[in-house]
Amino acid sequence: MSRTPLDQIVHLATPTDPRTRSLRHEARALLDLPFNDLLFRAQTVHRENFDPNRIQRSTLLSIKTGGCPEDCGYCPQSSRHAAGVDSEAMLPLGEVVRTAQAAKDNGATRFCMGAAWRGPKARDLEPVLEMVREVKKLGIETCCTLGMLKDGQAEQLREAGLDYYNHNLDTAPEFYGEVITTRDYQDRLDTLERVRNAGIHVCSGGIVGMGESRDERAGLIAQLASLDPPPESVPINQLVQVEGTPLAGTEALPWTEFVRTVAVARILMPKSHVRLSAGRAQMHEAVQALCFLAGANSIFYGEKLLTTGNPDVGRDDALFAALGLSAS
Ligand code: SAM
Ligand code: DTB
Ligand code: SF4
Repeated sequence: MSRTPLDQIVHLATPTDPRTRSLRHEARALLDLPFNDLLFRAQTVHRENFDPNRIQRSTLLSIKTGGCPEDCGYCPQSSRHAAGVDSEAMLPLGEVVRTAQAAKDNGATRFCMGAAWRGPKARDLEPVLEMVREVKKLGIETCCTLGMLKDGQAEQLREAGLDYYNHNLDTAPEFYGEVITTRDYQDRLDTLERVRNAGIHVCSGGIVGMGESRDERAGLIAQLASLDPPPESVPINQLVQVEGTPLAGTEALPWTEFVRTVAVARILMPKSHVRLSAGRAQMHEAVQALCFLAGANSIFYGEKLLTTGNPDVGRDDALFAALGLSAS
């Protein structure tokens, strides 16, 4: 498949507008800098905006696993791929609340509930609203990632006490069609707008290592940075290659490119929390340390992401101690 030329993505309001284009040039120029120059700039921006030794921690829980009708090429939960994680029923409220309490006791400050849906149906949303209400009562921030939202659903989530909604742009507009065909880029931008208009904090980022070019990584960061304001939380995921998904077998991205992407996200979104997200279980701790130097100041904490593994809490605690990092 070949990339969609940028100027042919006519249905999108933002990718070709002058501000996004200029951000994209800036992102590309930053990605091209010598590694040490880029990291110095990123750490300087980071220190102007944050305590460089504090890292926010979020814990994930898959509240509805598998059987998803979408075709996202990276995802083990799509029913269209051979990986096809079995479809499970929604978790009972009590189990969700117990897991959230344990996450809080371990030191997480945010609890993110994920569902393998294209988007929630009205009858799906009710039990999720109850989960949000109950988790919020524990005194931990709440986050959901449920797919595309329809009119009114973001307001319902906000009323239930939702603090953040995660919905990723995933990649640059012109590479997007290589990865997902069942929803388009504008659908994602529309959901982000609904989230923001409802007064919920936006969590949006992407995945690197899916076979995209450096220019397309610049395109993703520019697209995120051109949101007004940029997302409060920006997860940068490294593709977790799962056997049976279309993207399994993609040539691994050099670790330097991953760190560079984090650094450019930090520079172009200086006030956002940049999260070193999926992929840490496959990443050397020295590379993770460089990501923190490059301005990442958030992680997923806990042994599991949604369906794949994440470093043990004990290992993360030891890494934090070795680096003199503390939780925020
Ligand atoms: N189904 C909802 C949706 O896609 O909007 C919410 C859950 S979905 C699993 C959340 C995000 O996880 C995706 O947008 C993608 O960025 C990330 N993700 C999924 N599988 C991944 C993988 N194998 N490696 C890295 N990130 C992944
Ligand atoms: C995000 O950007 N990464 C998280 C969260 N948001 C929902 C999900 C990563 C999923 C990795 C593959 C899995 O565990 O299924
Ligand atoms: Fe479904 Fe979300 Fe996975 Fe896409 S990323 S297949 S929408 S669970």
